[in-house]
Amino acid sequence: AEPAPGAVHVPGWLPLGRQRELVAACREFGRGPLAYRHTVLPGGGVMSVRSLCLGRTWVPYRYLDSVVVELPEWLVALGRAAVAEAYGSDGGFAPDTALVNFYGDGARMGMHQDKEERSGAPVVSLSLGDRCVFRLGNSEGRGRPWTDVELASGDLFVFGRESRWVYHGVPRVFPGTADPSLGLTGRLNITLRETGRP
Ligand code: MD3
Ligand code: FE
Repeated sequence: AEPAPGAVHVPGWLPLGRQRELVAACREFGRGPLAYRHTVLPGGGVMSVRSLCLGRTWVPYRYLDSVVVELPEWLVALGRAAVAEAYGSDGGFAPDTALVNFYGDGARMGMHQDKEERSGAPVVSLSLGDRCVFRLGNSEGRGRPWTDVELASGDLFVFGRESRWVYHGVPRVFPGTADPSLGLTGRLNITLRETGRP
């Protein structure tokens, strides 16, 4: 489905076995030198989501780990396959960073724009665990019009072209809706991006 131009939603793209492997990988990422942390925003607000960043960390206030853990090649390949699935070709997508967000009890993400990247390349989003409401807004501001889309474990979303700079957020996660075999309480979201930074 294409809820907005350039925003392609592929429900159930990842088979359950692959979802389990990704959940295990996300757990491992947090066991190494990196940890899932609450981001403190420039205004002093603390995000309810906990995040970890692999590869290049480029946003001054977000993803601010001093440790750099290389982005695994298999994740780069998965990102390419995702863009090819959405657009029919990977367009040379070369992600250099992965942001992993963990939504525990009551976590949400307010409407925002991802404008730190210096690249017009698409953003690939993979959802794991609990279902959520993803709000796809417009490029003008945080307000309406927006489209609410439910995202479930295994769903792929690619945001590129006209949708690359739209406001978006996650107003709600539905606790306990993940497949029990995932062994995940909460929701994980992996985004693959090109920072466009040196
Ligand atoms: C649309 N994360 O980390 S992923 C974020 O589910 C973020 O954790 C949400 O928004 C999450 O910045 C949504 C989907 C997403 C990511 C980047 C986008 C949608 C986007 C960039 C432009 C447009
Ligand atoms: Fe975002």
